[in-house]
Amino acid sequence: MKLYMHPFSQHCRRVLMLCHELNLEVECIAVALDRGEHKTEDYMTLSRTGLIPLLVDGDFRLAESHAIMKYLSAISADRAFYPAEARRRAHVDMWLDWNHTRLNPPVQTIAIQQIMMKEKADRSVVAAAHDQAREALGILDRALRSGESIGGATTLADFSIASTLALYELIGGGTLAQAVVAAWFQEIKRRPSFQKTGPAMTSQT
Ligand SMILES: N[C@@H](CCC(=O)N[C@@H](CS)C(=O)NCC(=O)O)C(=O)O
Repeated sequence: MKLYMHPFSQHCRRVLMLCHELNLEVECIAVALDRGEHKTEDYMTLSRTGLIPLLVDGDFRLAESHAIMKYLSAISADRAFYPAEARRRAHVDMWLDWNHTRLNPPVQTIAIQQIMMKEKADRSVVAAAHDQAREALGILDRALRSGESIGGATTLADFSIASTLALYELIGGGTLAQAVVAAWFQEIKRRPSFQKTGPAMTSQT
């Protein structure tokens, strides 16, 4: 299998974390986003969405990080991270959707403003995105405090949310003010799958 990716991408990191956790071998192919490689005719033909990550498994191509994670879980014998039982699975899906719609968007906005726009970054956009991210983290904190962990045991939802938080930290989100989220994040950071992925990626599965 091949994964078209970029080492700074949180969407790619969550897929790579799962590959490590499941012991799945995947060949990483870096896509030079800064040179617009993802908008070339060749890549657009391959990916359809023009985004990374893109998984290629034989003649099967799949974009969207969460769809890829669900596919990898489905083809793996190990179902621990995406439980088959309806309610547990629905719960994982809920937190995946929540990350896609509530936490990840403001973090991505801050990243684009700071990394791509640099001195042209719009401070009011960045400030508003920080407010939204903090509000989302408050929601996550309450959920974790209630004793209802975000996916039951460690699941795809943990990898997805942790990958977003890793980017948030990298772009100066600062120390997480939400104690329970911070403790949960520390636990995830201890996993080899977290340590072997991300911007400082030293090995590719
Ligand atoms: N919802 C998609 C988002 C993927 C995404 O936004 N990827 C970014 C890199 S982190 C990208 O390809 N950006 C290029 C662009 O927007 O032109 C997923 O979960 O895979």
